[in-house]
Amino acid sequence: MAEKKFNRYTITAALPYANGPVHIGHLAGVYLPADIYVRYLRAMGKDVAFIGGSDEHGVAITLKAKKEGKTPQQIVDHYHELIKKSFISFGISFDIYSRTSSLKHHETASEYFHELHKKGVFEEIESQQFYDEKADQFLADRYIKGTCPTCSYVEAYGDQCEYCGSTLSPSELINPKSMLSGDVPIMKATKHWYFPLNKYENFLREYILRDHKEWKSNVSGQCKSWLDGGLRARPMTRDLNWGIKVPIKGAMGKVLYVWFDAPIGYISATQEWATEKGKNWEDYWKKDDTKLVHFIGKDNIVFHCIIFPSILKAEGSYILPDNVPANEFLNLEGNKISTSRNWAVWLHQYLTDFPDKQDVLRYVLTANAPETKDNDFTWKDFQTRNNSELVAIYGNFVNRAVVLTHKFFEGKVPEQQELQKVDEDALRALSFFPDRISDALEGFKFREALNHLIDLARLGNKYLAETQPWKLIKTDSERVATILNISLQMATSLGLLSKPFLPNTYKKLSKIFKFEEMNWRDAGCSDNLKKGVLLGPAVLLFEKIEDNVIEAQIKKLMDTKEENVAPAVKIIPVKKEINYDDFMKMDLRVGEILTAESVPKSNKLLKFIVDTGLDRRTIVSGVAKHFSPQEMVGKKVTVLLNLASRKIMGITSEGMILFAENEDGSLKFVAPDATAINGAEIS
Ligand code: B3M
Ligand code: ZN
Repeated sequence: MAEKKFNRYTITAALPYANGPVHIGHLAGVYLPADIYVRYLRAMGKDVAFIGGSDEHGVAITLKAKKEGKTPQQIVDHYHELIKKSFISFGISFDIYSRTSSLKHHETASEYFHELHKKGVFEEIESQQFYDEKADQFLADRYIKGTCPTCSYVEAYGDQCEYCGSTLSPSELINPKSMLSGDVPIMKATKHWYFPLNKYENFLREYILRDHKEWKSNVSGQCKSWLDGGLRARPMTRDLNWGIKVPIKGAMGKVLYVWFDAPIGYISATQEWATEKGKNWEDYWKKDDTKLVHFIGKDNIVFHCIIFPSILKAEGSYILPDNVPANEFLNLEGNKISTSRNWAVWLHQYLTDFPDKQDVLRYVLTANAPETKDNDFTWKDFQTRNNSELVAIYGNFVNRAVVLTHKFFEGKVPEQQELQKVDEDALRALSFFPDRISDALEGFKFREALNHLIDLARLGNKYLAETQPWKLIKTDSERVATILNISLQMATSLGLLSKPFLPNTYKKLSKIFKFEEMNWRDAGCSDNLKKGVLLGPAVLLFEKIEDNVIEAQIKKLMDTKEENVAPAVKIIPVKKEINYDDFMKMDLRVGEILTAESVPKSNKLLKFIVDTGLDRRTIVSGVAKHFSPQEMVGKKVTVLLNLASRKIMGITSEGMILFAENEDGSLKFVAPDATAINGAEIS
């Protein structure tokens, strides 16, 4: 297919739930790539609408309100402001940041639903749902807790076990309980309006698998497995008292499903923005030459690639998402980021701890973005990237070029004289950068794009190291003029091309080099900076981050970890019941390891002589990967004495030493108190 030409761009970033502040995972996964893309498009002179807002409906909000003893409205008012402020501080350059509790959105979503209803799109289906009699309310899946059938975790939610990650339905929970009253819920019939997703399978296969082969493989892969798994009709209404009222007869006490209204939030926010700016919103949603791109995290793929496009298709007059470059997840210091366990770096806190260092975080999160797989954020990596890339490469290059010009030419851009090969090579290399970065950005490869950018600074450093103008100044000032002119051209290009990634740094450089808005492609030219221009003073672009600063951040996280003693062992389902006699059949005793040695030709086995109080016997055990023989000697242990003897690698083993296995697979002694006497019975 010939590449399509687009005259307009509608770029959306997932609407975060307004039930908590935003953290680095949000920024890395969604908002930074979206912002970089948008800033790039604007630099290319494109017509862009960058749409965002808070998602203020759904159970995520009502649960938080209940937990804090507040109304849902109070919760969303608070977090909407906090989130919006964080985004502004990090330079996420939305054209509008709206919210789904707005009147405009209620009207738009309501009309949309009504329209589909009129067209006969929905199927009305009655089904049995969990109901809390005491609270007189139907229960959303998240309002039911019980024991996970997979891992026996007792606090699993009706839709998901947060411990083992299984997706559940409330009817699968063992001992389900309502979170409203604590009672066991009953089943009660209720009617809902279902969207027949199953009817859209062919459309979706063509749209995704045939027409959009360019989508990221993590996205199309997930879509394909949804499609292959078979699509079912999904209810688009809920029994809940917070949300957008279902605008039809017979739907009292029901609201639109949050995943029905939230993506329509993109449309209503566009309408709001268009009205403010005197534009026509329909251009951005209904014209074929508009490119619609949704930036989201991987947990939102099904909603944006399967459900929302089908809902748009059902209405009929909208364009479809042209791409959905979803990212994977960012972890933090080896653990999943978790709002409820406070395992996160919150953006508003980062700003307090690192004022004016937004670009550093933008840089690190982009360099390490979870584009194709989950990635880990560590404070050490943050420090390294700051110190050895931003300071040592980027800042160092710009600083040298500017400082030398001030020193040798009173800050005025000197004139290029005759070029040598090294200069021509440098300028030729420079000319490729705008296209190279463009290509990466247009393919949603943000890490690669940023790599190219830092390579440009590397090129500058290499050029200075090769030409060494500071040595030539006494003998050949014309040559120095040429070298510095070229260095300054490179630094200017670096500044211009930094605009999408590092907006604050871009601003600082624009003051030094006095550049104006400029077409992206011109950033590869060798004469952007005219001779004689008086440079602004050199300013500190990036500064070294010391170890103690990083250690303080790590300590903060470790303190959180202690506060939240997360379940340390995997909860293994309880084994089948036994009676007392079964238990009494085991002869468990206190023992002591007298000698320990490895078993020849085995890297798993250790051979022990154990004092059981009754005798000294040989026990062979598969623990060589966990302990050295030396550390075992003298240990008090729990021994099962009456286990039938077995021959293991030619050695007769008489009994078993007991160990506990931690979640990470490491073994620990089940050690009796040191004062327990060998041979004492354990019961
Ligand atoms: N609020 C889910 C989330 O924050 C949801 C995204 C809505 S995008 C229309 O992960
Ligand atoms: Zn589980």
